[in-house]
Amino acid sequence: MKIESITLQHVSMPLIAPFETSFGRETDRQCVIIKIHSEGLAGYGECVATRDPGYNYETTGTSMHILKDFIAPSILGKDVKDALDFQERVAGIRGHHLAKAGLEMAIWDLLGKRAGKSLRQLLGGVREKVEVGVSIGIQESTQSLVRSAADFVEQGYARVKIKIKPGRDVEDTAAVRREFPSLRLQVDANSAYSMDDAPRLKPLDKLNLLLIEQPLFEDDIWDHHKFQAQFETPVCLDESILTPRHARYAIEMMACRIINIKAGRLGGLSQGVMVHDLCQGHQMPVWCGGMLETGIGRASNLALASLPNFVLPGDVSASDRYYARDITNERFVLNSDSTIDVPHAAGLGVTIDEEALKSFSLAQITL
Ligand code: OSB
Ligand code: MG
Repeated sequence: MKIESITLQHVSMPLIAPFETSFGRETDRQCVIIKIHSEGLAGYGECVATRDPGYNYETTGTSMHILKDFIAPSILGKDVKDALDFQERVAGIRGHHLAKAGLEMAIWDLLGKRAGKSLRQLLGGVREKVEVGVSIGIQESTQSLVRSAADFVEQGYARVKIKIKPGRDVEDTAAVRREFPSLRLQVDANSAYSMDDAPRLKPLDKLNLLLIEQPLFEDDIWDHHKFQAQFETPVCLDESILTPRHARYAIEMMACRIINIKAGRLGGLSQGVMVHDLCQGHQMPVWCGGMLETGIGRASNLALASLPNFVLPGDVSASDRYYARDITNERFVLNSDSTIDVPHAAGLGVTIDEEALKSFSLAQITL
């Protein structure tokens, strides 16, 4: 598959409601949309880097740079056979997983379109719809958080995740638990704590949570082992797992009991599948994380989440939870059983609303 051209588009899309985490607040979501051409077909990918380096060190700015100056030159005009061939070609570029994963997604889209197969089929997915939940950002007050959770439960979400940070943790979580005694509930700290905070977080253990996500430092595995040893609730790692090797360390160190898989953070869908397979072999459940994706990344997440060891609901909500206007013509809707259908058309299975894409564009480069 000869890569004839690559277009990078830096976009900014207004969110329906601001999204606040322990590391910041977004009202518009930025990302980089990647389009590649080969033999009369176009493939699309989404690089989930954000405007600010709050989730990890990558930003839309660094990913535009790495894609343009390093990733594109390693594949332009070359015959890229598949995702693993792509990974070999970019292996000399250290880190920058979000940038690599965006380009790899576009390769998968092209591979699927060429073969007439959906991404789900290419990856070995086994479900036609996947269980999903909603990730609720930090709200102005505990009362508004409870109201927001009630609203999503009303809409049909059977699993709710709430973001926590120091000062907004046990009380917020307990309030949601009081209102919904049997809701599948989990929390995500995005690295806001250290081991010194563990005793203060201990009451979370009494709230019947599915998991506590990434309480400690984004580059830590060992302290998470110590944290897990003090808690009955499963710890789930997100930020700390950047490679299949990190997943093996976490399993061997008993640093967590669950892993959140994001293809972006791991450097590509191919790497996400590897972590999935490794965890499956160790009876460690996984679920699909989200980065407020557009319809492009959402289609990719749904295909990935259809693999057999994705046994917990993903952070892959319906399009109307994020955007009034999306850049795909397809919009994803929540079924009454808290699932979303996995696309079945070739490749990612979505088409682009070119008008919308243009209207959100901040900058564009074609190579
Ligand atoms: O930690 O899971 C996270 C969004 C941006 C950055 C990090 C995270 C998130 C989410 C949103 O939780 C999940 C979604 O896409 O709905
Ligand atoms: Mg997370």
